Amino acid sequence: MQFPDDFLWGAATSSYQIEGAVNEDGRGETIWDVFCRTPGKVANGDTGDVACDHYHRYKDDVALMASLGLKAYRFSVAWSRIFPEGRGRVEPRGLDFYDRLVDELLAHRITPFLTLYHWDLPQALQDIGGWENRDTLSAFAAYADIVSRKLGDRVKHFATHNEPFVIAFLGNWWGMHAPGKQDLATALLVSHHLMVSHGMAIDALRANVPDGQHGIVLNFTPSYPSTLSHADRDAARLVDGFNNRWFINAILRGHYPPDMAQHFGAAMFEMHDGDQALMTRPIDFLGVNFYTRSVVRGGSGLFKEDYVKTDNEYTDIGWEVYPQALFDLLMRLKTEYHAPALYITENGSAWPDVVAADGQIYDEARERYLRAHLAACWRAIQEGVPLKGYFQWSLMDNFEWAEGYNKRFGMTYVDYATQQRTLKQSAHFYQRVIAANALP
Ligand code: IFM
Repeated sequence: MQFPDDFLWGAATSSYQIEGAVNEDGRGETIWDVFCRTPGKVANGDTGDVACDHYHRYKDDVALMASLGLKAYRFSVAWSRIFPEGRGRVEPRGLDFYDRLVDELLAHRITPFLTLYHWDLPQALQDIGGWENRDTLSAFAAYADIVSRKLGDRVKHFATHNEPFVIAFLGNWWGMHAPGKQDLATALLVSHHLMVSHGMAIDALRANVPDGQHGIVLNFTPSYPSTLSHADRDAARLVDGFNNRWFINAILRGHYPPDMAQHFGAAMFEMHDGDQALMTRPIDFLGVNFYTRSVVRGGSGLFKEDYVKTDNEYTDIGWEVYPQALFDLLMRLKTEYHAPALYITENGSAWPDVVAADGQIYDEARERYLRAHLAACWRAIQEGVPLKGYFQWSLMDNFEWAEGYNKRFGMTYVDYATQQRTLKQSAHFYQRVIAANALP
């Protein structure tokens, strides 16, 4: 299975999950710093205070990427390193860190893919209402402006938000992510404000980096009915509207799915003049994060707990392994949505990795998962899907949000006591795939 010559093989991370150094170089507090300190919110009381210490070890980490043969690296910028209070005063030391990181990547011929917002909102903005307050939207546009002015001569791929679904609904409806609210109307308003702010940021990116590729990263969980009964299919359609259609329809079609708007009823927000034009700003690429699917039956609500368990394999975080759903999703994005260039911006799996007596990590399950999902990508490309690259989640084990350090998604094992990095067996496999530009 040979991949196109210019296919971009990459790995992804995010700022709060790997950087640590939370009190350095003037970084401001974020909603995740606060959430982690709130008792009962994160497993074992873990925090991102140290994480993978990437802030200090970025040179070694880039060397590790180079040793894998990676062609691209997807990372996010910590907004509060640039604007400690979220807006106003700029902290040059924060900008300098990303400046050095980008130079280091380019020196190793690794293409930087920069995400502006991967969930670490400056706490100062949360204090004025966070994503519920429209002032945060203009602060985000100003942040996009500064970052792209500083790095846009070298960074040519920018994504605005990572997984607005998770930001809006896990953070504001289900309460398991920062800021930990549990209110549907708040979550819906936040979801809309994320879309509008995306458009505002796209304008800044286009103005500053006209030769760049600008887009957004959405997570998709394709939903399948448990049986072909009407009740199961209706339930699957509803869950699909929530998990998949909500944001993609907003961006590519300019309106939220009417069936979902009806479902949410009185909790829905009002659109302002100009919102629709902003949320439908043309994008050059769509980032696709895919991990699993949902199987749904009649009477299921929108909550994960309602999904049906199958006989397939499940990962350590409880997600079904079902690579066919990735193929189906890519085909759907091509045929139903006429999507622009696509990148798999995240795909990966968590397993209870152990270090063997010989010091190696034999993560066969992760290698199997990777192989099957790459095969799905290859098949989609054969069918004409404009898939341009694949970023594995993640370059290394890291802070898995509410799960703390319990769940390991890395292709590199991180010993958190010593910060030693060890490539897992699946990383060696990925190295061979990249070298051959093909699935062996
Ligand atoms: O670790 C997260 C990442 O931050 C966003 N997408 C899903 C990953 C695994 O849960």
